[in-house]
Amino acid sequence: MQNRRNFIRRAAAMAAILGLDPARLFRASDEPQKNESLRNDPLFAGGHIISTWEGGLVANAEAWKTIAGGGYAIDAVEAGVRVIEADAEGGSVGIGGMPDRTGRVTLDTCIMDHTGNAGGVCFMEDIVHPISVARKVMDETPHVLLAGSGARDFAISQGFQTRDLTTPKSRAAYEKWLETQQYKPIINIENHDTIGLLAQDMEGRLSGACTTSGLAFKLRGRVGDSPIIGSGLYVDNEVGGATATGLGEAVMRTVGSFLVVELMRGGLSPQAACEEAVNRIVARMPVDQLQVGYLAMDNKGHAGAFAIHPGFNYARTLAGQTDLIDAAHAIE
Ligand code: SD4
Repeated sequence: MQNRRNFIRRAAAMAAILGLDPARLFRASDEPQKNESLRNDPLFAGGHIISTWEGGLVANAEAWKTIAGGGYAIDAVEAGVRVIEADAEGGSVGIGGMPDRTGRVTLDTCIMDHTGNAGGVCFMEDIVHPISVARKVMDETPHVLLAGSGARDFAISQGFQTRDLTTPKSRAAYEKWLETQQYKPIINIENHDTIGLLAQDMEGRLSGACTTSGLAFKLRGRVGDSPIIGSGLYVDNEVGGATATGLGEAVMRTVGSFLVVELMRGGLSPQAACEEAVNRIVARMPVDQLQVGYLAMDNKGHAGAFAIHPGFNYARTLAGQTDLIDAAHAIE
């Protein structure tokens, strides 16, 4: 540990002498990954996007513009989820996101690229596009996750504007919730609040993004799975990527997205891996009031999705054609 600390200190000092950005020293290579065996695989099509829920349709359409233009998957995933963050009507992350039990909107977000670089923000307020702040954490700092007022201050230092993220609709929902103050973290198609989006570009580079305002009326300070690399999102270009939606606590307890990717590494298809990860939750905790959905793709153009209960769906774009697909589920 000490050796590593000394190494980092020495490397940072060296970077300063050479006039380099020290943040860049601690990251994996920025070179596009050229995976020749993948590109020679007859199944590899390139240009594949999947994202959670029906809102994914518009997110995929935006992400596809980057992919179709020959751009990087990391730019596509950021552009795609920004559409959802900016949608005030969606009741989703960003403007109009559901507040916590004190009436304030707090945001959980992360992003990961084809080289294993990652960035995230959690418990952050007042910024419309947390995904772009997460991208800045990844690109401009040696860190992976910034929280709360520190994340907000960092965003401001990077030129992001602040604004009140509540809307008349979200304030009305909060006022109504105050009448009973019941905390029922049931998540389904009517009240979901997250977008997880995975994309593979034409060069075979995989990236992912996950962004949310988390559970409606959550305890102040609660952070879910969505900004946690390995829980709400994980990408490994050698294997594939996965993202989660639903009750973050169940995902975090099983490190869900990392689990799905590791299961794929072990040979399972994206579908079988999502099923196994859901089954782990079902085996370990009471699930009658608990929804979790996983969505995954491998690096050869296959996708899979599975949820505990009915109602989870996802948007899939392959070679420019988009479909909305109902996920299979464990319990009727
Ligand atoms: C969370 N996983 O904060 C998120 C919520 C979610 O659809 O996915 N909603 O626990």
